[in-house]
Amino acid sequence: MLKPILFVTSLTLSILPGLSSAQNNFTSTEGIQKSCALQEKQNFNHGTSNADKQSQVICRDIALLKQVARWVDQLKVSPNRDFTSRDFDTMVRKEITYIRQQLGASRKTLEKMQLKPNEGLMIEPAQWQLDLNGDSKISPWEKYFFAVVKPGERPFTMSMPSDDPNYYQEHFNLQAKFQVDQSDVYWALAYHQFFEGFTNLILSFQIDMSDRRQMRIKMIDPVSLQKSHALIGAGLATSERMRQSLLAETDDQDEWIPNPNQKNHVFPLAMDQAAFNIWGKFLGETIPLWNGKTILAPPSNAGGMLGSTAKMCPPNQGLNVATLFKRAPTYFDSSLSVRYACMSVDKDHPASQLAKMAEEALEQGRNNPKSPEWSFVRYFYWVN
Ligand SMILES: [Ca+2]
Ligand SMILES: [Ca+2]
Repeated sequence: MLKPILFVTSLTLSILPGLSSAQNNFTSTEGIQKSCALQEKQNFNHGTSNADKQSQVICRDIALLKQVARWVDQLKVSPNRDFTSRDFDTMVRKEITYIRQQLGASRKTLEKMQLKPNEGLMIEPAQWQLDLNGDSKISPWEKYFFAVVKPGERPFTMSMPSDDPNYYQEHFNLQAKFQVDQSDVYWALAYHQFFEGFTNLILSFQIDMSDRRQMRIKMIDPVSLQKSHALIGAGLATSERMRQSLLAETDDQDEWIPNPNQKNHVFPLAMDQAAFNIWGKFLGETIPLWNGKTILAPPSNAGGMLGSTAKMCPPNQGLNVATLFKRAPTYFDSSLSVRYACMSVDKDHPASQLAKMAEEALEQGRNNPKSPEWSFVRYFYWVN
């Protein structure tokens, strides 16, 4: 009796991986189209394996991206130029609420995901060629939307994605492929937590024009505001978990973000030990500040952004970021509106070193554009 059961089980097991690779194929354009069509049909709930779960997240995120691309296109057709009108507010709020909900669903799946070795999907981003804006054409910007830039290329521009195919041939690694591992899951999770946090932040406020003398910002949803604080805080914690998970990796094959010892990666930036150290130092200062354990109290003679932050609080006091979110009043109409979150620096709430760190990094960057501190600004964009 046992033998046939074992036989059937092993047969099933030998067929199953084949089956799931046909369903969860992210290394070809046809593969991703089929995999995501299947997920979409089942409301991104198809299957229970870790491969299926990764597929659910990727396909849900892509469907969201498509929805946003269509929404933006629609906006271009019938632009509503009165940004302060109630109609505009309702329209934007509806869209951001949808984005928040979809990001939240992917975030919850990622939170529970713990990949064992080789459970990660193989990914070839340049093969993800999809009609994102729904005009039944795959334009060059859509064809290369997911392609990874070559190492050393400028990772950030404020312009719209280019529509020139030569640009992509020249600047992108169109052969890039990698296998997802747990560190990469943390990477994706941190992004989802940050973006969902930002959507909550935006939805907490509304532009208020009821006082004709001045435009005010009105806080309309304290629950959403606290949720944004919690999610961004969770994103910072995930970022630290990712950093440690990356450093603990001992293999070196088909990597996405590399640790200082890994060479076989397709990440646009090399991550040496100095970059990991600065990343750790930055998080080590940011996390307690975010959680209200340290206080943002820049010297009152500081210039620029730091200086104006300093002037928001009375002398010898600083901002408690956690209080800023937890006790927000209804109206914000001047920089003094944040005074409710000011507190004295004391033994239990020392001044954060983050402002000093940022200032030093900027200073070093000015003197030496190749310094690791300066590069960190670039890392921050890619690594979060
Ligand atoms: Ca298109
Ligand atoms: Ca890795």
